[in-house]
Amino acid sequence: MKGVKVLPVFLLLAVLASAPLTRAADIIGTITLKGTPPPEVPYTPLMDNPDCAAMHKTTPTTHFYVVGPEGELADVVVSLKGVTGKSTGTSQPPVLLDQKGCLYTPQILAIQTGQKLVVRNSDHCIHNVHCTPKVAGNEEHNDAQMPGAADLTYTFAQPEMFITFKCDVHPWMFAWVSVFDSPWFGVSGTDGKFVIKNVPPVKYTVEANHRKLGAQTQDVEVKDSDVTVNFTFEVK
Ligand SMILES: [Cu+2]
Repeated sequence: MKGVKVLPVFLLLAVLASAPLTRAADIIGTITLKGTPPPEVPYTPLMDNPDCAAMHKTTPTTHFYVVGPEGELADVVVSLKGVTGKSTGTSQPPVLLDQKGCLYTPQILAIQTGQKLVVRNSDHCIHNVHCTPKVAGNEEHNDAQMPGAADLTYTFAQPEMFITFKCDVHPWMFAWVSVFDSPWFGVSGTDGKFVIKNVPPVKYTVEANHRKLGAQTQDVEVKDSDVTVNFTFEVK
């Protein structure tokens, strides 16, 4: 019967008409570095340690400025300033911080409050994982990790930028873990690009933070389509 077929269409239209325009959108962008960064520092002491040197053909260096041929800047942590209380960290998969060749990898990473950070020793020597958060509510940890030992798992309760992870056995080993109280952050890749996915439509201040070059902000309004926000950092 015709009437029976038509009715669901009207119902569907009614549902669509009453749905609010709340489609989440992505904030995307590219980070560019202008100018020539200072030279990276060779990890000379690493090569003086036979256990660590065995894992490198040439002396590795710091990676403070990871820059592509067109100035694409990696390792910039981009987030929504002041957005808190929105963490989905406890239901997200863990994030891995590995120790390989007597270096932390990656050296810049970001997680949510309550999200598990798994620290692994992939080396044949002992490491000592020592994190030193500054924000109250985030715990310091200082744990020896033998070769082949089980992964260590840490969580942080409070948002904090660039929590330092070091190794008390190998004083050149560092990583910096940023913690956010929401899922809306990203870290730029070697192509300089970042993406913050599924942001609800509202006005935000987007903050781009490079550990050596500091922070920049831009205000954006997210509606129902993706928003592009590019940042340019400069070394003088
Ligand atoms: Cu170590």
